[in-house]
Amino acid sequence: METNFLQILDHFSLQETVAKVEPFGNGHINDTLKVTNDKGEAKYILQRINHHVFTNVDMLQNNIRIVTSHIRRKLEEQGEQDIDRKVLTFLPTRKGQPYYFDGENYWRVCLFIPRSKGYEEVTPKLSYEAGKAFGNFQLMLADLPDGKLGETIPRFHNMEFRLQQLDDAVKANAAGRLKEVESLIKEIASRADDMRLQERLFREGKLRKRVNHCDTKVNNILFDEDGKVLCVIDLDTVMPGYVLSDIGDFIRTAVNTGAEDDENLSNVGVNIEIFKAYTRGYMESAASFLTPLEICLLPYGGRLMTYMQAVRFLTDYINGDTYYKIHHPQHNLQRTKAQLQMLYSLEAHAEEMEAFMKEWL
Ligand code: ADP
Ligand code: GN1
Ligand code: MG
Repeated sequence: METNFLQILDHFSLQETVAKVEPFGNGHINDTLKVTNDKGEAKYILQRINHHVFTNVDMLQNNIRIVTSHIRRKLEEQGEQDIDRKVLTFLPTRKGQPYYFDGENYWRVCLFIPRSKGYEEVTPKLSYEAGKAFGNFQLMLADLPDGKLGETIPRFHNMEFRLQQLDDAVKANAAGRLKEVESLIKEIASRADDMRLQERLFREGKLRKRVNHCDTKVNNILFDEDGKVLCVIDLDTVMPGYVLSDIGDFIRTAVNTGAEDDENLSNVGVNIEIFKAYTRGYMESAASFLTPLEICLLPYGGRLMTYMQAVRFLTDYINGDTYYKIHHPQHNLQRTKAQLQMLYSLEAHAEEMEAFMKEWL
């Protein structure tokens, strides 16, 4: 049945007359829609929350409320102008609820940030700005008391857990696809011990948890007309975890010369200038709270998050595509191969990246 977006929007107290609702962005999990008023101005973002992925919608929206109000307070203290373009503002329903449940789906609305621009690819200059912004995002949330934010997806970036899920998928072979992915599974298995490092260090008391964004793809930042960062968005996965998530996912996405799912593997590789620019920006914000061990591990974070994404895409492929939205039947397989290709390229650049970190050690 076709969704009646106007009826859904009617449950929120909106100031504008809605003229158009259209799909926006290219997320793999939620459905995102742009809402335009009768003057043709984008005014709101409407999202259907994927509640099969985010099973505790109350926790999810509570986290987002804590994060956005904390950041808003910090921006006010810093005397920041234009705050409404620098932090997301979610609108309650007419009944004062943070989301609307229509009996089947969960919906939320936030203000569309005017004159903002998102990118799928960045220049070194934009990469530097993004690094500063994601580092600053972590810095602003660093003083949230432990236990304040829930894990909206339990063990989301836990590599041991992700490898366990792959193992379970292999055992079940639900979609009968195991034969065609044997060589990929071997590639993954040969690196598994190395990639469980953060969990080991945590158990040894050498690594602590911090509040991370956990989805630092370049398209989760909005820039203004002059290439300055306005706002970090897509806050569903902000939760406590290991710090490498937030440098890692940016390296995985923005440092890649190809696409996350590139069909042509020769497009995939490392753009070292993007890495350097991001790291410089990130360290400007994050050097004050990172430990020397964490700083040393930042390039490893890129390899880890790329590996983790390969594991997650492959698991979904073996399970028969139950998690990520796909655009064709081989999509998760194609994504897995592109992520592994990126991993090989990151491995080839590891020494150069590690040498670059010396400046901060
Ligand atoms: P997802 O990636 O889960 O689909 P996002 O929250 O990242 O959802 O939104 C998708 C895209 O929509 C973003 O990459 C961004 O370009 C745009 N977008 C999201 N929220 C806003 C906003 N408040 N103002 C302007 N653009 C937005
Ligand atoms: C998903 O919603 P989106 O597309 O930003 C996923 C991320 C993955 C990403 C891969 C909740 O993010 O963890 O890194 O796809 N989000 C969730 O592109 O699983
Ligand atoms: Mg997004």
